[in-house]
Amino acid sequence: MSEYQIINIGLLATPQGSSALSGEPQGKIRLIKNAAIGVKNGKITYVGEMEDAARASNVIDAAGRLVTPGLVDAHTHLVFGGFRQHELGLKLAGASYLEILQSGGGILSTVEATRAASYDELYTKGAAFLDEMLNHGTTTVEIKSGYGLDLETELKQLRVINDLAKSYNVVPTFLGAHAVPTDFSKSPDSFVDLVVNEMLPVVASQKLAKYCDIFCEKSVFNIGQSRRVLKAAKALGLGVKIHADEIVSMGGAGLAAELGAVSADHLLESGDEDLAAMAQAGTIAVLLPATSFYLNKGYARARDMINKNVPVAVASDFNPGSSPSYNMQFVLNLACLKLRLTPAEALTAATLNAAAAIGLADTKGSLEVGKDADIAVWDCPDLNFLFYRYGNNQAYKIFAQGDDSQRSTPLN
Ligand code: IZC
Ligand code: ZN
Repeated sequence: MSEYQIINIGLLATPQGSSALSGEPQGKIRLIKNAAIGVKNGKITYVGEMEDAARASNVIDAAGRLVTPGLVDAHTHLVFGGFRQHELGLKLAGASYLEILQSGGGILSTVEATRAASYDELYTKGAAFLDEMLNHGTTTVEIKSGYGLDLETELKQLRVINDLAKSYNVVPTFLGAHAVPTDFSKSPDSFVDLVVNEMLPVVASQKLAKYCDIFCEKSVFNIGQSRRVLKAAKALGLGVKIHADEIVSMGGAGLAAELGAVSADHLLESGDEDLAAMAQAGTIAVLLPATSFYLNKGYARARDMINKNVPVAVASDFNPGSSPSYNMQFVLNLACLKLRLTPAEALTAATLNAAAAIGLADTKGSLEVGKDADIAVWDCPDLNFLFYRYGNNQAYKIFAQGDDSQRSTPLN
């Protein structure tokens, strides 16, 4: 069906605009009762009250349900070999995330499994995750490499991500500097040399990534190494992002502002000055509360960020180590309950601001005429309901660029 109308929408809720919202405007969303949306050729042609809509021959009846933009997951590591369920016992016995990594496990065990996996295995597994994510209301996903840590495997992972982007709304990010591989453990700077001199030029010339990211963290990559990698990426025309101040305050948020990064992600330990610099630079805070949940950590200071005019987005951080869930509905529960965002602020965080954090706010992240028809119909009578229930899948019908037929497992 290339042209249709979704009618009898009980409540339509959407942020508006084509750039990230911060401060009070982050919580100012458009609410329309008894609404309709028109769709033609994958684009939105009408958003408004149903009684004002033109008559259509193809209609889909939302029967009073809640409709929002499709959710945007702006930070995942979803192409990986294996899983890491064996770490659960270590975690329960008291080992921390960084201790597991330092003992040669963690990211490094996923690197081993990803090097051993074939292109086809990685593609099939990634596509299955993306189908399940669609079924849970997520219509756009950023995916990072970073489980190769050698040129050949980073390229294999990036090819999988770029091929997934042919069938799903996917944005590829190069995260070659995700950890120091075992064979470089005595000379981490020479691994940074490899990323800068050998990996980045190939990734940029083959146009395999839109962004470059780095894990700036104690005993992973320091601020100097992070500045070097991200500056080299910028010089090659890539946008930049950073895993900043997750476990130890390193100044990563300040570096993001200094370099004009599109986003700084995690930010549990970021200081006030660095947050002010982010607000000044327009760098988006991508907060990952499902990771705080799984690692039993505190939560980022989202209310301070909103008060300081830092645009706040949320994402799943889906990966086999620190966030083994891709469920953005759960992320929204945590965004309200733990980050203390209002439902309206949280909706903006998971739609328009998340789209801006991956450079797509002009086409995605809100329900407005001319934007892509990425639409989530929820089995919810109002907005609070979506954030209040948890653990069950509340998605009723999900459209990605107007199409509700891509997924292999049908909804409801
Ligand atoms: O596999 O542990 N934090 N990178 C930084 C991750 C989590 C992914 C992983
Ligand atoms: Zn991450």
